[in-house]
Amino acid sequence: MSRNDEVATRLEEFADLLEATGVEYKPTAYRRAAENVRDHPAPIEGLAAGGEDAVAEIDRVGDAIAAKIVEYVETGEIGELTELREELPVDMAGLTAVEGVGPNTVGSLYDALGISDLDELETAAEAEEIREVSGFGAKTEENILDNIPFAREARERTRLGDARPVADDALAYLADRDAVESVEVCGSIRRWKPTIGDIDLLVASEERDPIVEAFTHWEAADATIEAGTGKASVRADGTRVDLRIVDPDEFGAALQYFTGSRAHNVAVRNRAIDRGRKLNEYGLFDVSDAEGEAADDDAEGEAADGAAADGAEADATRAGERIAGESEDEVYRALDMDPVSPELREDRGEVEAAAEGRLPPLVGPDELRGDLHTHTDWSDGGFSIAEMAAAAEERGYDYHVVTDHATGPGMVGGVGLDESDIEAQAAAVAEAADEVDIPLLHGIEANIDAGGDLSTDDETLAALDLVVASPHAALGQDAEAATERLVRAVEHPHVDVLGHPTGRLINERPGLDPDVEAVAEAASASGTAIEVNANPARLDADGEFVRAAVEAGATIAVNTDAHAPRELDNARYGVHTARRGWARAADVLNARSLDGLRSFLL
Ligand code: DGT
Ligand code: CA
Ligand code: CA
Ligand code: ZN
Repeated sequence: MSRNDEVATRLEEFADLLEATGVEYKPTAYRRAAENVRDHPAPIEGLAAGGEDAVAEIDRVGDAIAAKIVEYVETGEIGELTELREELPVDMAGLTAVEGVGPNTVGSLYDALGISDLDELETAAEAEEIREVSGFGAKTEENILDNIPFAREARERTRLGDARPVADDALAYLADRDAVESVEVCGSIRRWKPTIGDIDLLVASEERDPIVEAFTHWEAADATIEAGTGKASVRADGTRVDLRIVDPDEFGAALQYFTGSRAHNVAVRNRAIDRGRKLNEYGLFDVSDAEGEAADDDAEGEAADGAAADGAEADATRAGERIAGESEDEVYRALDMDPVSPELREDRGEVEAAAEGRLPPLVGPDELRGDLHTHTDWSDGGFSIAEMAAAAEERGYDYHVVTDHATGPGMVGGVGLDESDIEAQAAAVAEAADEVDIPLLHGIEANIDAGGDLSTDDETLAALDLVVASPHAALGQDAEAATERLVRAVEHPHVDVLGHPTGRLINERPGLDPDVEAVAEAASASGTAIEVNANPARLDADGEFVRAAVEAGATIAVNTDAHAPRELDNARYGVHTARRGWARAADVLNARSLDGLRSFLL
């Protein structure tokens, strides 16, 4: 977490606590300030060193907030915040993770019932105590109860976008240690799952203790959970990070084993067994000679049962003739199959496909040639058209598409562009195009209303180069209505890309739950691309949706939905999500040249 993030988080906590104690307006001011501090390009500690006036140069940061920021940077705390925390000792983040529970609700429930965390909230809701509190009713109480499990899981799992930078930092740090021969992430983070339980790291080295020592002294390690021989765990940025150290000649086998998923590993291990081999974290071994021995063991009967209860673990030895283990590819190849990309390892047919040599060549992180969904300061982005275009050019893109929000359902505070704004923006895009050396396309992000219609008129849409249409409101509708809505939207003659189809926000709200096959079929038939929104809070469509789209022959678009230049870097999360859905470059609209893109848009 950068210092800017840290300060912003404190300001947001302050805003929540103010709101919970019934203060009006001020919370909004603090949240706006927090957002601008987080996005500010200069490190906050540098500005704070220049005093309150320097800090107040940040947009939306007034003198009072600037004073608190300076106080925090200098002393490590904000006096008023500390007081508020004592006044209202609640797990604000945990409680507000429940959909429908805001800081206001937290304040009321603490005052009335003394509720301070999720468990107490659940107990009170089950005892039907909440409905008795003024301002609450039976329906609200039921909603709270329904939404607690989602919130609880959200509290346990970290978003990929929060964990991946921590893992990258650990990788770079460990790669720099002399004793480290190789280092890789494994587990769910290597499979690019949208949320991860913990970060797993694997090091190949002849040494153990110096690496454990270095790991526990990693700058980001806030606490050591465990430090043993050849393994250690620390907490970094609120997430557990597990490190294992193995001998270099066993690195590939260990990487395969600890990448998982468990279901994939079972399928691969069974393939090994079928071939008279044994696969475990130490390597792939030929045990065909040992068959008689194994039978003898079985014959020994009851006594051995306890120890051998988990067959897979019972065989976790180095016995047998070693066939492979140094590299992962070699392990897969020795099992007569192609190596399987980590994103595919979910036991969804990848083992059979690899055995038959029909795994698709997955789209690569460097194959994107432009972004089809980006925002500017014409709507809720923070940067001009020219600034965003320049950032796209700098990334090496061949083209760039501007798609600000159109006005409509879900757009609050006058953020969206109406028809005349869109016309005016066309001229501005043409002008900005002179400032960069890549072509700029003018598009819009239109809103799909609850019934599947768009809120921008057809004539305006027809004049644009590209139309992204996304749901932003009515995200709680039932599956059937959601399916009809999205099918109708993809069938709209002017819609080119279905943006973040479910509207989910990972760990915050589940979003729509459409029949993905039906939407994929409709998208394929009508020549509309389905977006993988690469914003790590979204990753929407997810891997399963992408898989359905690819199987239906629909086109995918991997877009960042960037509101700032640095958010273009989120593209990698989108690419790996598309890979989880078995997408090839040929399936991805913005992996095509400008000509290829244009012919799709015709
Ligand atoms: P997560 O952390 O909950 O997002 O999911 P993973 O997949 O990272 O799971 P984790 O961290 O518990 O373990 C990493 C991988 O290591 C897992 O995918 C499979 C493998 N693994 C770990 N422990 C065991 C075990 O006791 N038995 C088996 N078969 N596999 C294991
Ligand atoms: Ca893990
Ligand atoms: Ca783990
Ligand atoms: Zn959107």
